[in-house]
Amino acid sequence: MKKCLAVFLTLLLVLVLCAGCSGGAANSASAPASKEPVKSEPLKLRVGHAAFETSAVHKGWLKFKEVIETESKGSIQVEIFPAGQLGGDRELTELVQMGELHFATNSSTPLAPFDPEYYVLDIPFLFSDRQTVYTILDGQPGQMLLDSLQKVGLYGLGHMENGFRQVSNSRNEIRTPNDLKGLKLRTMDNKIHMKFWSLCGANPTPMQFGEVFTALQQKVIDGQENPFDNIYQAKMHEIQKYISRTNHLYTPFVAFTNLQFWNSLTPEQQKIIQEGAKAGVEESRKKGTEADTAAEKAIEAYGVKITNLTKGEVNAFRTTMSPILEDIKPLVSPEVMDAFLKATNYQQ
Ligand code: TK8
Repeated sequence: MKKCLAVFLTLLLVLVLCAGCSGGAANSASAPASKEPVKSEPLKLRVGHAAFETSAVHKGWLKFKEVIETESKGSIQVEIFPAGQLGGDRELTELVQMGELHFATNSSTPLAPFDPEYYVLDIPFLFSDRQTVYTILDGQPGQMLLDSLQKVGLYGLGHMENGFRQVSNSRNEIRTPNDLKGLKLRTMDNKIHMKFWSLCGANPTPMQFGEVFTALQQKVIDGQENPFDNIYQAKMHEIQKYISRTNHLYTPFVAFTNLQFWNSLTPEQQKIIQEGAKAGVEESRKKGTEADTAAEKAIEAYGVKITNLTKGEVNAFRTTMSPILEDIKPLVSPEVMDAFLKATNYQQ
C-alpha cells in the first residue's frame, strides 16, 4: 500500500513539474507583447560600521546609499547597519572577508593587523593638516593602500573621515609624555599603538570602541584617544576631565568590500558603487570637519579642560614616540613606506 502511494506521489510530482515547464513556456510565448523590460529583483547590499548614527562616517554611507540607489534606478539597494549592530571593527572586517557582509568601514588602526601596509598611518605626527591628508590619501600613496587590501581578500573603495586624534583622561592635565606616566590608556587594537603609548610611560589597554565608555565609567581605564566628535558622540566628555589637543595621528575610516564579490559585479555596477564611495568620502569629510569643531565647542562648554600644547610640548611627544618608526618599517613594504614618508616630507 505504502509502495503504491509512493509511486502515485512520484507520478503526480512529475506531472506537476512537466505542466509547470511547458505551461511556463507556453505562457510566455502567448503573453501579450510588452515593451517593458522584465523586472528582476534588486541587488540588496548591506553595510556595517561601528560608529554612531550621528557620525560623519554614517553620513558618508548615507550619501553612498543615495548615489547608488539613484544611479542604478533602484536596481541596487543599500541597507546600513550602524553603531556596531553587526559587530565591532574586528568582526565587521572578518564578516566582509568571509563574504557575509558586503561593505564596512574600519579605522585604519584596527585594520592594520589584517593588512599590515596600513601600519604606515600609525606613524605618530605623520600628518599635520587635513588638506595634506586628503591629497595624499586620494593620491598615489592612498591608492597603494587601497590596492594592498586585495592581498587579504578585500577591495578598497576609499578613505572616509574619522579624524585627528586627541587624548582625554580623568586623572590630570597632559602636556608632556611624563604626564602620561602610569595612566591606564585605552588604545585601539594594534600593537604599534600599544608600544608608542608605552614609550610615553602610559599603561596601554587595547579595546574595541564599543567598550570604551563603560570602561572609563567603571575606571578600568583613566583615558583614551579619539577625535573630538567621537568623544562627544560617545558622551565621554561627561566622564573625562581633561583633553589635550595632541593631534598625534589622523586615522581615516577605510571603506571596503569583499574582493570576490567585487569581481562578480558587472562593470556598470562597479562604476556606480565607485561613484557612491567617492561621494561618500567627500560627504564624510565635509560633515566630519564641521562636527569636530562643533564637538570641541560643546565639550568645552560642558566644562572639560581643553589644553592646547606648545610647539615644544608637541615636539616632546614626537621625539618620545619616534623610535616606533623602526618597529613599523619591517611591517610595511618599502614602496608604501617611501611613498608616505616622501609625500608628507617626514623628518624623524
Ligand atoms: C569605530 C572606531 C572608532 C575609533 C576607535 O568604528 O576605535 O577609537 O576611532 O571610531 O573605529
